[in-house]
Amino acid sequence: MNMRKLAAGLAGMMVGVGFSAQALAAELLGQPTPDAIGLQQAASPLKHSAIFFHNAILMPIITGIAVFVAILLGIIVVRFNKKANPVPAKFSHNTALEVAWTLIPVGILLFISIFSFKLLFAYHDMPKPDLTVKVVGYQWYWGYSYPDQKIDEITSVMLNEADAKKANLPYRLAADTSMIVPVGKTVRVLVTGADVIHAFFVPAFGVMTSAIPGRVNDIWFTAEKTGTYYGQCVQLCGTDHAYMPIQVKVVTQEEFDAWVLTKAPPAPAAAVTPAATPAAPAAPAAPAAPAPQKTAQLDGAAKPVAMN
Ligand SMILES: [Cu+2]
Repeated sequence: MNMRKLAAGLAGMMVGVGFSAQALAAELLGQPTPDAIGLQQAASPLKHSAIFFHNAILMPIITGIAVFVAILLGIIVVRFNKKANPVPAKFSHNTALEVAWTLIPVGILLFISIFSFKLLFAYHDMPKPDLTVKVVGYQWYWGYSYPDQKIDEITSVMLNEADAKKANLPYRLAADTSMIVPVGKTVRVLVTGADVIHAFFVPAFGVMTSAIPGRVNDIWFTAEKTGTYYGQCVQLCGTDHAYMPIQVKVVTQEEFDAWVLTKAPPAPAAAVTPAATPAAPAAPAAPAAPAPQKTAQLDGAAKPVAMN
């Protein structure tokens, strides 16, 4: 019975390997492909490395070990059953064999660790970032802000089924607003949570980290192609956990700059913004204080407003 299970599992794995290789050609970029089995197509150097590690290092080793063990089991079942081998041997140790079955697995693990650590260090060693995006997980949506560009938090909520269908976008992946980043630039993502633990995961970039209240985690990616990339919260965070997708739009640097101008327009005239001043009796004093701060903040960005 065990043999049958093992054989079925093995056959399933072989079919899986075959399918994922076959599906590669037609795989969608930035979102899951229906009926596909392999990892999502890569759109960042880290993800390419992760796919190499999985497909070229781990899978052949796993497949080889599974086939080897299956063959050994087969030999034992056929040659050493009660009928074929009525008088079993009485010995219980074989030093050479025991040394071999200790050293060979150690060698395999060491071999894996070389590539594993290389990948781990690649994730850890962030190049000098060109852009920082702060991501906050909420029950149940995401907030994206750009501290260097002085863009306040943009909330991103999932599109409902009707709107997604109308726009021909994938339901439960599409959101009303995107995290926008320029192509080919190193993006540092600072991730935190506002209420419970969420997790920021964009498979095409090969990045995932937890969004923990009171703690800031950072990850990085460099998008290789413009387009829309989808991810999801991957930490059970409550009833609408499945309804807080991540939508990343990768655009050209020019498009990004234009977008930044629309989000953080240098408007020196609009200095008297209704700042959050809760019912203060000294009305004239309140707007006077934040006004110089506001203009000072926007001094550096004295460019014309580009709306698109
Ligand atoms: Cu969540």
